[in-house]
Amino acid sequence: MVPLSSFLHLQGRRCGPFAALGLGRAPPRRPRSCGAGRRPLRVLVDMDGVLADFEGGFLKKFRARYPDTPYITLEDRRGFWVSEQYGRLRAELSEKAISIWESKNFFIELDPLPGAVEAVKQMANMENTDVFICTSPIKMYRYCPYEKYAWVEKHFGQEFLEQIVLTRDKTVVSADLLIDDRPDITGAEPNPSWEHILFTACHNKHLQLKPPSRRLHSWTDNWRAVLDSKRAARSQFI
Ligand code: UMP
Ligand code: MG
Repeated sequence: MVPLSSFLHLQGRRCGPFAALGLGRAPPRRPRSCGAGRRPLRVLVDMDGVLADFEGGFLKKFRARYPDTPYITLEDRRGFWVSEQYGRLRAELSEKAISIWESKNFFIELDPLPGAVEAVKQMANMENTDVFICTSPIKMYRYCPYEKYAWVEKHFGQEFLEQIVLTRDKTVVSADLLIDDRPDITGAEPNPSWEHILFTACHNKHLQLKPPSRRLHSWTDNWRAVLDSKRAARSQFI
């Protein structure tokens, strides 16, 4: 028989960035305020192209593996799909591009984008704020999902593993904000709960956004103002 006291540690766990801790885990590092009965602001932060330098890591490894093959500079990148742009350059380059991110150690060896780790750690420590890393794995699953977890542990620490959402459909995840470099985020849910903040990347920087869509240009841009504006907008609906 399990004593009731075994479950008492679960009380008061409904807010803060470490709210998703499972049974048997240490409690959150510090108590979090949820405000006047309202849940914390929930922010989804994408990984590839927002936290991890997918494009830079890809180009470096593509050029190393295929030194005599044409490539696309980061300046000339257009469109989310690297494989499509390489395929337009030469048909066989699409498969060569895919072979790079399907290789062992591709995802774990990606460098963090400038300021990303520090910004997200600060965001996760803000009052009334839950941060999740929301990332789509490739379908060739031998290395990618494992390495994404390992990357988060390496750069954010073990406790942040609780904050990972691996999904190929971000529309079904509920949140206030999604910071993501992919311009077209669609899926099963036609009206996602989050506002998409387009994170500027080499492949999307030329796109003109239609208002009220907004961008975060980099991690030196004012991400706090984006969160503050969302908090203010939410408070109007109390
Ligand atoms: N990806 C492809 N093909 C491409 C470019 C990227 O499959 O041409 C994959 C790599 C990442 C995923 O796993 O897409 C991007 O995930 P998000 O950043 O959208 O979560
Ligand atoms: Mg991305």
